[in-house]
Amino acid sequence: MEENMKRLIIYLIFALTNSAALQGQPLEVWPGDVTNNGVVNNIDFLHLGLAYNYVGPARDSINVNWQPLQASPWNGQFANGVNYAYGDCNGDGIVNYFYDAFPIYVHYGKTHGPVAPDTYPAGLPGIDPALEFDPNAAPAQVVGGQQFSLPILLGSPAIPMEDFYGVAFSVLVDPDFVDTDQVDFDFSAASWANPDNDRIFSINRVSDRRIDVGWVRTDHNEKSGYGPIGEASFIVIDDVVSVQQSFMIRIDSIKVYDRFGNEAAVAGDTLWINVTPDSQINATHTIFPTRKAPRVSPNPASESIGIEADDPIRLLSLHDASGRNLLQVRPDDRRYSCRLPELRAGLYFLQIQTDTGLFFQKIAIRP
Ligand SMILES: [Ca+2]
Ligand SMILES: [Ca+2]
Repeated sequence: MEENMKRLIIYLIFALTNSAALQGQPLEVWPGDVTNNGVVNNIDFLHLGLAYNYVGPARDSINVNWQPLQASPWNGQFANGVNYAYGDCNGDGIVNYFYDAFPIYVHYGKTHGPVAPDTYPAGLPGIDPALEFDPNAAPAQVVGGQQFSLPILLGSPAIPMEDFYGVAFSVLVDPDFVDTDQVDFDFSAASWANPDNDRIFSINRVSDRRIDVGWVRTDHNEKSGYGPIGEASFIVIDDVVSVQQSFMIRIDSIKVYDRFGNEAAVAGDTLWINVTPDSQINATHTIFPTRKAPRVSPNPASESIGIEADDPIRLLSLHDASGRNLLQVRPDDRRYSCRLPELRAGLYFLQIQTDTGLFFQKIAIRP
């Protein structure tokens, strides 16, 4: 017993001196690269949920320029060994949605140094849970201009999803048939994964064929179950002219975490949609209302802007390209307009938080 106690004390001294030594070494944080693997993407967003509301030393300057910024290590690290300090993208000493998702959005796709590409465990259909579009909701035929919505299912009654905390995935479309700018996602409905409106999400249109999605809880509680976690809506390009009779929509590059950041293998999905060449058929079915991103006008703007959203705007802020906050208001209304402060011409970013989620809009200011 005494021997054990001695060992414990020696271990504690060792652990304390060791962590003190570690804390002496500053880290170099590139704002947005939460995983510190050299690239900014939806996996970084997923990690915000893993470290949500965690606190640590703030950086000397609150700055989100794309450069290495010195940070003191925080007390703790992600499952992959990366210190939580990397999760504090804006450097204010806390990990949250409003300020730390912004650098990920602004620097999305940027790289620094040698990149260690993110890996995606290959899920096996029929063995691992699947992330898929509800095949029963897919229209049998579509025509040009038709809108259709597909519930996004995670897990099934036969293979439910256990210990789910967050997911990152890509949706791939065929640009001859679907315009990625018109693909929309709705994660506002309550679900088995989100019974309590406790999740954050990000949507990045990476190219004309790929959209990256990140969805993660924030309360450090995981959920088990199966069924829809959200919905995606698509519009078939109006003047679709092709000899091809069908096009695919695919979910891949899937990463699923439990609340500690341990990965689970999840199978992806490819759905084929048939195109009816006869444009006489009226598209009247499978049209669901979708929540749209808030509308900002005019854009480009010079003296004033107006914003209109589907839900009350809870928080609105304007940032320059380096992330500096130039304006912050709480309109608590679906509509808001204001005069802009004196700004140099260039590109700026609006963050608009509604009950549906957090939206980013680029806004050009002209002289
Ligand atoms: Ca990264
Ligand atoms: Ca922060």
